[in-house]
Amino acid sequence: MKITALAAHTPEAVRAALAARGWETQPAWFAAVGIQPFVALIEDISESEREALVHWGTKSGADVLTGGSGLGTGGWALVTGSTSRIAPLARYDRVPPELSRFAPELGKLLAGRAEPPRSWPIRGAELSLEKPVIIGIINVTPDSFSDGGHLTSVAAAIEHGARLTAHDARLLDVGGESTRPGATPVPPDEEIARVVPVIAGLIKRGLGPVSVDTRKAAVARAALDAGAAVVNDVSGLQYDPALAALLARADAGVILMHMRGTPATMDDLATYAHVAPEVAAELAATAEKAERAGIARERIVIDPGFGFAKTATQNFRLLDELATIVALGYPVAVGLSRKRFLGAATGRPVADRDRATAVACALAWERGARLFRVHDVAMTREALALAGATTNPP
Ligand code: PMM
Repeated sequence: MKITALAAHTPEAVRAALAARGWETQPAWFAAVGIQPFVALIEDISESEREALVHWGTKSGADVLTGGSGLGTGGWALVTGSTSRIAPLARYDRVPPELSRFAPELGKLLAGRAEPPRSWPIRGAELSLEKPVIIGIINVTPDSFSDGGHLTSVAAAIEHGARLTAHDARLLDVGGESTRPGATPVPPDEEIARVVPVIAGLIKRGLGPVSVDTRKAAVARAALDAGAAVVNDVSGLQYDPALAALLARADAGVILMHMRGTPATMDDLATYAHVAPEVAAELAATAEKAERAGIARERIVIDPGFGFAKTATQNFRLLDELATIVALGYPVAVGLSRKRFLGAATGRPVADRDRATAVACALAWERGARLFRVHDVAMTREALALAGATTNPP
């Protein structure tokens, strides 16, 4: 007799074990996905729903932990088991009526896991997400987090864009307003004067596609007029009420990042009992708001906003539990590059955090992130090539 504990973090191990024993490709894959663990935290539920869940769990072979108080107002339940055991809970016709309220939400989570988005339509292009998308940063600000002040002329910014493209950046993100903690806002006219010549110049050189990193509708409009294909809003539609309607009319890609408050106030708002589900809930509300405003779902990318209203510990928890954000079903972008919390682990100053950035990006890829906003594209590209090859050998 021989007993082996197979790797459980990926369906690949079970698929390979079954394939090696003669199973056909499709049934082996479905069986492997079906026995992947699924953990659902269900909050704000009634006493009778909790009881019905416990009863259902006993009959269905799912583990159910419940309690009556916590973050929300009502009770909660943690339902865990293999995906195929939990799946009936997402079907009205397979559960008692007291549990049917959970079906739509659970169905969305299960569908998002079974069919993650494979591409991202932006203006004039469709970016495949089968391979990591590296977003190269072009900050034309005197004071950004980490590279502020380097690119002091339009020509230097465009040259920088050419270098990032040569290193395989698939999108160039041009920003004209620093969002570092405590930064003060830049008037729209000044921000436009910083970013538009760079965006226009990049496009004239055939570089891009180009994204504009802005919270303001006026700047987004000027950037789109200059040829930008994506709007990256670090405020997640909180800052400028006019932005959502503008984006609904444009055919651009949209990155919606999580933060609380503004760069001036965010550090005081880093209060979470459990950071990943709270960021996930706030991002889900942001994405819903975007869709209600008319932005097409498939154009939306979400970003948990590392360093924005999060402590170093919270950033690390969020990175480890990134799958909670990925489970929302939108492509996930991460901005880890040179951030302060990386320095908290490595002891390195901001100018020496590109290795830490590359490693953090590889960890994020493994947890399901697909887009990576970085300063040093070449180093991150190498780390991601390796991470990608591990899950998808060349
Ligand atoms: N971080 C910064 C600026 N823009 N955009 C997205 N989508 N995600 C981020 O994490 C993010 C961002 C701040 O970093 P920088 O000043 O070094 O560019």
